[in-house]
Amino acid sequence: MELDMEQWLQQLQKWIHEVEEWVHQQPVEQLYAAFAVLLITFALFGFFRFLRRSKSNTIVLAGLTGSGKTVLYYQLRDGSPHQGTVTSMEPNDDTFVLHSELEKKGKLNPIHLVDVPGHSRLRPKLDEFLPHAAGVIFVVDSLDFLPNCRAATEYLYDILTKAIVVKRRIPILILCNKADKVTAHSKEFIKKQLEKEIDKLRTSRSAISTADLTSEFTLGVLGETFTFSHCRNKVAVAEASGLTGEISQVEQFVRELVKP
Ligand SMILES: Nc1nc2c(ncn2[C@@H]2O[C@H](COP(=O)(O)OP(=O)(O)OP(=O)(O)O)[C@@H](O)[C@H]2O)c(=O)[nH]1
Ligand SMILES: [Mg+2]
Repeated sequence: MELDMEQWLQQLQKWIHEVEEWVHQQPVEQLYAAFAVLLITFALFGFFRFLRRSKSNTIVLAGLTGSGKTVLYYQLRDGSPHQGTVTSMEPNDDTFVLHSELEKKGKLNPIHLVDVPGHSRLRPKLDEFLPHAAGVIFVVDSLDFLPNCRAATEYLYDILTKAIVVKRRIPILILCNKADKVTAHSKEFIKKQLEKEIDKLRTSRSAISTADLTSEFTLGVLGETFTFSHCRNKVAVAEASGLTGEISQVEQFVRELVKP
């Protein structure tokens, strides 16, 4: 046994010696180069770790006034819709761990949730938050959908064609809210109507001279009927009820973008 060990040590010393000799034979430049490559590799590793950690945790709620953004905001934060239901005049903005996750053990990554009021004068606030948004939840009222379809589409179209949204490929969730009511439209129906309406809007907007165009990017594939699958960023559709707290699909979307 001891002999084995001694033999093994001798062998090791021999190898070390061989390596030393080999290193001495190499030109100095080559050694420097190897060292530099090693250093750069470590630096890159560090950089990527830093990038992963500094990933955004901002989720933005947008949508027409009355669609239920503020109720959803409270439901996600406090697990209650907070009965007061007045039109928001200021964005709600807070960083917290989802209410449904409070019982979970361990330290969870908090999310930064922003509720941008739907009133047209307050919508420009959206541009403040989009540059660091990890995702956008576009809330649609599925009860009162048809009369507001055009207005909702215009708002959604504006978001989908913003340069920052397209370039950063910000994922969008179209959330069909108020699903607790039996008269609410299904998400499939709403998705189809929105696609149809965007298709119409696209044609009418591209007919306007380019100087008047407010949108920064064009949507979809030329000559084909528009579907959300044509968008460069991921567009998903889900159902929820902020009022009754059926918000699991929203939470899933949030947690896919802001890892716990
Ligand atoms: N039935 C039902 N009603 C809801 C639901 N969510 C919101 N509401 C009602 O819709 C109305 C508007 O809700 P808010 O959350 O204030 O709407 P908002 O999107 O924040 O509106 P703005 O602040 O004006 O942009 C309120 O009367 C809510 O009670 C829901 O899931 N189901
Ligand atoms: Mg509100």
